[in-house]
Amino acid sequence: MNIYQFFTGFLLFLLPIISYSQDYSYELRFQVHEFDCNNGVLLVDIEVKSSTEGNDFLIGNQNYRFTYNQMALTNPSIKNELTLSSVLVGNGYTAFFNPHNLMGTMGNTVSYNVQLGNGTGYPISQEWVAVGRLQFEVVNLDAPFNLSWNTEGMSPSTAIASSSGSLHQGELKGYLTFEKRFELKLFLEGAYDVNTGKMTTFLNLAADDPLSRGVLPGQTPFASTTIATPAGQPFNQAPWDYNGTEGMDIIAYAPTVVDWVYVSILQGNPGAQVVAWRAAALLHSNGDVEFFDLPDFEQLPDEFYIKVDHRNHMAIMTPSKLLNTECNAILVDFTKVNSYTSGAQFGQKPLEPGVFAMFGGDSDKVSDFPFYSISGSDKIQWSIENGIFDAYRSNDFNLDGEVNSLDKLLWVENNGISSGVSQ
Ligand SMILES: [Ca+2]
Ligand SMILES: [Ca+2]
Repeated sequence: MNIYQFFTGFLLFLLPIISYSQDYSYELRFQVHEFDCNNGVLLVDIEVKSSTEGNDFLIGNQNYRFTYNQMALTNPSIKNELTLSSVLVGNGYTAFFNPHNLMGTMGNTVSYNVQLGNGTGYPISQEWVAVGRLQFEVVNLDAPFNLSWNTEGMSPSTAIASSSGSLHQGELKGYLTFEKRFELKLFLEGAYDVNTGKMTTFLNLAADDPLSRGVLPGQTPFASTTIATPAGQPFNQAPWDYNGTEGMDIIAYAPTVVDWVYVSILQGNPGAQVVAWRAAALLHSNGDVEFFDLPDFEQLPDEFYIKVDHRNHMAIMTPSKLLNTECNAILVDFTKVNSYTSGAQFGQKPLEPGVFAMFGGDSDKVSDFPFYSISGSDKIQWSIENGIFDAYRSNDFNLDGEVNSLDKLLWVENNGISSGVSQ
């Protein structure tokens, strides 16, 4: 043996020894990837795994046959190929899969085909592997969609790897379910930072930021001499008199929380509205509003406005009514377009091109009847609290934990503004 042969033999010895049992059985399942209710599109993933512990196998050709209820779904197509696509090379295996196709699909039976063009196949363990993603059009929410694997008869689902193996059935039956969504986005002028496009979080507590005060309700303040703000949402006073328990058991705020907002769903036309639902919620620095609970959409009116209040910014409302659709989703971005206006009255303030925020400087709401406004009565309130620092105060218009001339500057800018939104 020359030196070359010696090293070749040595290197071969070091190669990992990988073996895949070919005496396999497998399981299949459907996973709902996304249900876009508004556009009537359902995306479903097909997944496969080995069903026996320690019994990995190399998967080759696959034919996933399943049926679906044409009363609920229609027009299946391949949206994406997932893990089992293209060329896959790893330790001890190579797999060249041809493009997936639905050849042989007829009526309510889908035939999803994955063909191994070359190579050993792809190792399937007890971890689920996503084969591909199918798209359906949703034609009827009231019908069960009943995706069900063919496991018997002339054309069962097959996954080829070796000569033996049993088929395990997987099925998913039922109605399309989808999570409720209530997504609001808004900015407060006083906290908005044009350099970051986000709001500051000085009222919150950050261990590495000495400017953070820790005066949000229920927090332990940054400075030991500061008196903590009592826990609980801050809208338990006039004009809201809201007695919700949000925040009573808050232990720690997320570091992105800016302040609290008060959100109402209003039924009826402006000037004659009744509250259909209301809640206190957390406002994050990127404008997202975090709710503790979502409304029961079945209890909401067919159409409604969304109104948002803040302790010292002028309340806003959606420019028009929203429809309560069967999709159970309310999605409102107040930062992109102006909010409700009426005549010469204002909605929001454009802070930079394409960015709107609630007007700051409205600390006295009680005397703003019926319409919210920024006026001399707000300045009187500011004068009373001017000089108070390390505190959660209504006249801290820029939300930095201190009532001073910076807050008055904001009021001066907005003095005389009145809202189209009433109490
Ligand atoms: Ca006011
Ligand atoms: Ca301030």
